[in-house]
Amino acid sequence: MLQLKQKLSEKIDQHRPRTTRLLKEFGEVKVDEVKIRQVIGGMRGLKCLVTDISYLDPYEGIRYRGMTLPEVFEKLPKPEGKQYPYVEGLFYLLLTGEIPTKDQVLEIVEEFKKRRQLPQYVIDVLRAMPTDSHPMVMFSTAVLVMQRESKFAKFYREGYNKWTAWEYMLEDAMNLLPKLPTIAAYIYRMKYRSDIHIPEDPSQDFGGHFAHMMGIPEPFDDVARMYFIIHADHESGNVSAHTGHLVASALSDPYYAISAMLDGLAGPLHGLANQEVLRWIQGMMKKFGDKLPSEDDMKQYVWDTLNAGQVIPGFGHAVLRKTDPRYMVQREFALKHLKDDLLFKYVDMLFKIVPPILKEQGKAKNPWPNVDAHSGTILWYYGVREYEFYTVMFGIGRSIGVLSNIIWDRALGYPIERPKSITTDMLEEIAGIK
Ligand code: CMX
Repeated sequence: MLQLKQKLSEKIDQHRPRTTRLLKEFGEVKVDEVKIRQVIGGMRGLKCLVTDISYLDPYEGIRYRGMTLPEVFEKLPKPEGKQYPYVEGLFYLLLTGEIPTKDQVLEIVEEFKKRRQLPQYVIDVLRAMPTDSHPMVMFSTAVLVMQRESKFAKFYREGYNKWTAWEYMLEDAMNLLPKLPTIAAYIYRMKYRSDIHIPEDPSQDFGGHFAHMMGIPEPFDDVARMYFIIHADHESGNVSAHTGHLVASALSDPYYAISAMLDGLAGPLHGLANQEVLRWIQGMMKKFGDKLPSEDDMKQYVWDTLNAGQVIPGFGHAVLRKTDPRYMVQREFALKHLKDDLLFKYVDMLFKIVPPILKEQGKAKNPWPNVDAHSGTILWYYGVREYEFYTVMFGIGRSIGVLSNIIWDRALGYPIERPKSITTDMLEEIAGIK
């Protein structure tokens, strides 16, 4: 048995009595109250989901299993000579809550290597799709078409046991996760690199494999590790994580759940924002003749965007109320590797100029940049210039968190999700105006 599975099994055994006790003895204790603005307003702020994988503090940003991103980067084992840790180690951490030893990580690295090749039918399906399909459509389709491989679905058909179901979810996750970089790179090279594909290098870990299959040299392997780790999880209520959890709650297997969560991630207010950021900044660069504008000119451009009724992409957040630490991680990388790049200089200037303008406008609750304000810049610098691909990379990262969550969902026996809806008439009655 993998050390990961052994450890996870111990953790699950320790955790189950906590959930059982809360339900049995404290089931009627009130957690929150629901206001009309939350019922109409996308359930914003409502405490009605539980996850132990990550927690998003509005002022501090994301913590994975209690650790800030700098702590995660410092503590997880790294490949020899690399700046960022093994992505496989993050999977171990998110699942078990413990920092793995290098040996524990390398076991997963080796296991993933055995499972990352694509079945031919996945390639055939991708090749049969219209060539102008969005890469997120291709990515989601490739995941969905592999549903026939699901061990969880087979287990359900052949006699389901609620308490061992997580083992089959883990098995599916172990099969699906390592294939995601392979699928993504295949889509990339098929669509944008003359359909010329690169043979696998068996020495590569998760991040290195992605960079290699994309055909981009070092330090893009480290960019991939950093990028996948910072995008992995953002607690449970965001569209992608929540969709994954919701779909899996119907006992749909991880292939269904991941395909569905990718569809939510593809929305312009969520994962597609990184594409929008670059489109917007490059529009600005074109206007200013590929030179850095004066502060006043940039301010005017930002106001023009707002006055046209548009949002400033990459700024604001539904939960965060300060600069996203995922933005800061990327900024640190950029300051080290691409500080003279013009695009980065624009991003740097926007960091200074946009927040006071959003404050002055007074609408956005959070005027600070989020993760998406930066990510396209680094990818562009290393030659990934097809914006529509950026969300695919976000999707690889987010899958690590969603898979960890839905494995735990089954481990703790969470039920099918089914909130109650009411009509506008009923809301008006509750408000006392009818
Ligand atoms: N530019 C201009 N206006 C903004 C804004 C921005 N960046 N962010 C929020 N606002 C506006 C909202 O559109 C809203 O206006 P209306 O009242 O006219 O509808 C008002 O401020 C209040 O919104 P909010 O409560 O601060 O933000 P929400 O929780 O509703 O939305 C988000 C959050 C991220 C969708 C929003 O800030 C936004 O659209 N940002 C730009 C897109 C973006 O960067 N998305 C990526 C988010 C990260 C991720 O999930 O991947």
